[in-house]
Amino acid sequence: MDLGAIAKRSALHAKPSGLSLQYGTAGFRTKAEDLDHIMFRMGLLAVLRSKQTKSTIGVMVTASHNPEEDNGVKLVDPSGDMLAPTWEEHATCLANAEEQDLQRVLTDISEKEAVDLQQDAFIVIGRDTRPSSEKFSQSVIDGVTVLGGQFHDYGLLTTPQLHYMVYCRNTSGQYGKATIDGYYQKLSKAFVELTKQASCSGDGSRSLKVDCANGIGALKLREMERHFSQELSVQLFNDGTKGKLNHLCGADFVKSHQKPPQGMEIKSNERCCSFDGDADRIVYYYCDADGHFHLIDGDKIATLISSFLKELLLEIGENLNIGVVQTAYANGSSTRYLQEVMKVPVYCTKTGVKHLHHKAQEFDIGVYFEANGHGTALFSKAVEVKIKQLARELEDKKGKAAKILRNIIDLFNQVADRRVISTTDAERQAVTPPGLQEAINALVKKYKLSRAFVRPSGTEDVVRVYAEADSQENADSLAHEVSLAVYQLAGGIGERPQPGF
Ligand code: G16
Repeated sequence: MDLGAIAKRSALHAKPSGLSLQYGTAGFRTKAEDLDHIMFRMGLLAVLRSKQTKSTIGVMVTASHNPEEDNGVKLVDPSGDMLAPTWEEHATCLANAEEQDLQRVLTDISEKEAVDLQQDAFIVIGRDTRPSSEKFSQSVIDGVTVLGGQFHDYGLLTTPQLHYMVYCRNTSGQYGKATIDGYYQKLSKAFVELTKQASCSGDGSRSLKVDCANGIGALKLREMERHFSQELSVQLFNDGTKGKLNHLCGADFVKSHQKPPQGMEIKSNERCCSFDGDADRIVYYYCDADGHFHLIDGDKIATLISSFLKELLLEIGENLNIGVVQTAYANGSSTRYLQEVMKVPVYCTKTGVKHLHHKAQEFDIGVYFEANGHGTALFSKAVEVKIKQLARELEDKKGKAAKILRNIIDLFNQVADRRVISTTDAERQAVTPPGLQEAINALVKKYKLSRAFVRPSGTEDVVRVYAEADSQENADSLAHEVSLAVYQLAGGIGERPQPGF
């Protein structure tokens, strides 16, 4: 390590003194003006991680669902999944080191993790459409190059695309080609094959209205559209030409307000969906003939996917172990339905894709979704090989089911002051401040079929309040009462309550 060069370059990305940030639910997130030093330092850390794992590491510059003024950064590990927890701790240490301590912290991490500094390093970088993102990519590159790392800057990418690129490079192209076109080809081929095997209700045409949250999803879906040929026609809304990123639109808005985004008119029974700012969440919705709004959020998506997979497995006669992973935000009825009707085991983890992903890997087929629309289905390597073999060997109905499963595998990209509140039991119980959990318990008892919990957000400076009850009115009222309890006992700032239903 050329410590002199690092110090010189770091001075160009100086840390505002006294600023302390944490690697949270999905990396670092805060106001863009406080992030330049973090970007540079994450470039440094990515090089160390790449040298240690002898693999390509990804760096994504995005603050996803947060407002346009925020930004953020997260690292992607060799298999396209989230950074390992011990490295999250290193990231926090490096981010908060004062200038004079930076070299010592880098040396400490290298020693603790036995990083061979002579090893080559390769980093791939992607960014969302925020005004601050381009400059921040350059700061990441500055960090990468000062430690002698090589890099490829993909420029504008969705978060799932960056995860895909990392995995492709680390499997020497076996998972797919590490190019934007490779991504479109792999996914659209599986989609087109799948739609040929499935019947279509209505007039036989497949069309979808897509709210792109004024983010990167619009650019990328426009590029991908031509690969769908005639199988799907998409109409884009909130494509970034007029509105602000994530403002009055996007998956988070639709989910928490339970209504369509601004700028999209919905006729009855039209299929619609919303992405978030970096296009790694999706929620679907439609209005029925009476004008009622129906949301198909992560809970419902998980239920539909796992039911469909179970049917297909039954058809081909394979008894594989399927599990569904949710968080405390999952609506209680969805959990009950999965367990009691579908007979699928359901597990609850802390909020954050990284926690759900980890748990889902324990099954032959692990389906995980957060209610907010983050999720996927994971197939173990053995299951993938088996299904691909059955798709070649089986005929008739069984063969058709196996081929559908094979295409599903290819379609899913398989690759997560408020701190006075601390929680346990997958974030469903508050441990501190004292008295808060007791207060919540007492409030919950006042309503039928009710549940409530609070937790500090890992991406925004707010406390999240969740409540569900037998009616919308009661859920709103419970959420309000719990927010007041938080305010009184934690002195916290509650965000807009997210009533259950
Ligand atoms: C990120 C994480 C998600 C998490 C969400 C909210 O989403 O990837 O797993 O559900 O933040 O987290 P919190 O409640 O801690 O603020 P995104 O879409 O912003 O990357």
